[in-house]
Amino acid sequence: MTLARIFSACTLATAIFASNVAAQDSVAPKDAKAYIISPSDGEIVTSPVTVVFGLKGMGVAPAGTAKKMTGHHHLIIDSDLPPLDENIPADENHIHFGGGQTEVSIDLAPGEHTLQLLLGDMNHIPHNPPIFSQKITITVKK
Ligand SMILES: [Cu+2]
Repeated sequence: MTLARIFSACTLATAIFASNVAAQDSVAPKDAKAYIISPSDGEIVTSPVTVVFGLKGMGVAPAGTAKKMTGHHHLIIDSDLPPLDENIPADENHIHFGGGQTEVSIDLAPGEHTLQLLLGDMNHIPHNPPIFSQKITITVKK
């Protein structure tokens, strides 16, 4: 390999690395944890349901806040996790708490529902590694 080729290979590698970094989500510590404090898995509740969000090893900050090791909660209702490398959808199954809220009261129809938390960065994209809670199932009484 000529020196020029080595140089261009390095430049290419650097460019790919740089674009990966640019496209990459905010970094989260490996031991960070999101969890639902209340209700508990399997709990039978009445609507409206107060859901309390827990976060360990990171801080909660409103959406748009450029501060490392922070994010805001998203509550996923009756759905699986969305793709973890893009914007978290905003619809009735994916509720954003861009104000930095740590609890919510939600109206849920009678029956079984699943709840899961997913932390998003200032741009509503999950961190790397993604921080999400266990998915819990609750039953809303009639
Ligand atoms: Cu969001």
